Amino acid sequence: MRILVLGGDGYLGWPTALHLSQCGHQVAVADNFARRQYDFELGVESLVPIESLQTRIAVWKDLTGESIGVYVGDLTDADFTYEMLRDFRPEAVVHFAEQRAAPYSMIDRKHAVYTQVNNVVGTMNLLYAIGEVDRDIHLVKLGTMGEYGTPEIDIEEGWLEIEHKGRTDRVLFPKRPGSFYHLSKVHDSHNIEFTCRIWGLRATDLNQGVVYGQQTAETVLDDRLATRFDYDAVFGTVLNRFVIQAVLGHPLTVYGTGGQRRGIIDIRDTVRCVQLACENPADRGEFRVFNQMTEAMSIQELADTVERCFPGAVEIEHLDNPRVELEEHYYNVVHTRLLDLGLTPHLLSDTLITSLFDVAKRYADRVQPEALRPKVNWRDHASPVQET
Ligand code: UPG
Repeated sequence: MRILVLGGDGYLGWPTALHLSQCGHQVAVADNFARRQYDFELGVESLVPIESLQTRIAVWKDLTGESIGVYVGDLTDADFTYEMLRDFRPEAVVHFAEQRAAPYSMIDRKHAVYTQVNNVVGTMNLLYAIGEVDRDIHLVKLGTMGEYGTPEIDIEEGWLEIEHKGRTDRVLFPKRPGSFYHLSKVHDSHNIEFTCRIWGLRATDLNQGVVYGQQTAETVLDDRLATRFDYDAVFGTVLNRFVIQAVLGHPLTVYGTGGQRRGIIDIRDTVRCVQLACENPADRGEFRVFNQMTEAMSIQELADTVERCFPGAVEIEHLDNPRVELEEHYYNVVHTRLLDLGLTPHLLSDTLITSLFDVAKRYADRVQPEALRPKVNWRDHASPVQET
């Protein structure tokens, strides 16, 4: 298949592009390098050094003989988006090209507005481009489990059968997200569902859990193929942060009681899920939702797992929660559709965590310890992290 990976220079977009290429697909990536720019803005860097996109692609070509095409541009530029689709003529578009950190979106008004404009307008331009260039293109969109929040009922895969006053209907599952970032993905989901219903587009919304890990079968082939490993309090995801904190002898920063439960997924399963979604497209007019997570754990359980696996002393610190979120709640998620398509999950294992310790130890001297402490507070309108 011809597959275009938007956001193909990022934490997950890059390993996904490699995996799809390895599977024999013709792949091109698009990126505006916004993720590298956030590093400059926040004064932090990926723990693992990453090469330029051009070098990564050249190394992949040397190792495998496979070419990956490149489009440099921004989805909020509609002309760029249309021209890219006309030029590459993809059968599937995988869309990672969004600002993806909840704390970044909660820094202040400017960052909240940027996040929503970037994400919602970029996706709108993409929908229009698909609508005009080729309505058969299958959109595989990265959503988030954070769209649902933590409702008192089981979380279904995107849709809910309801009975109301004796009548029944099938509606989009009610959303109650916890940040302006997560909200941006709710808005995207509505816009995408609308275009499936009105124009007959085909789309899969992958509501992904919190990703952990840094290596895939393809990225380990050469150091220069590595993907980023974020540990800072803005972009680092929780388990990856706990691993680095353990290695540095820094306390694991559990927010609040740690009773909050989240869906989680290994990076190796992320790339496989996207492959499965592309190879098994949604029907024309179908808005399909998969809950892309393999298990649910509380934050305290994640911290306890890291503590148990680490060969040394680990302290767990309960910070006042900088976010506004329930810390004790019901959480039961249906996530069977990717398993039905053939996913064999890598559940969180001691082996995986031990291998992450090795990555963290190798690059520990690159860590800026002050970047580990959370500075963005959900209750403030303007957090002290940014004065611009
Ligand atoms: N948390 C802590 N301590 C930390 C960091 C986080 O307790 O040091 C908690 C946090 O309060 C939250 C949970 O861990 O309850 C998850 O936080 P995090 O790992 O930052 O994930 P999200 O903010 O949910 O965002 C990540 C990705 C996002 C994706 C989402 C999927 O950044 O792009 O949509 O996971 O759920």
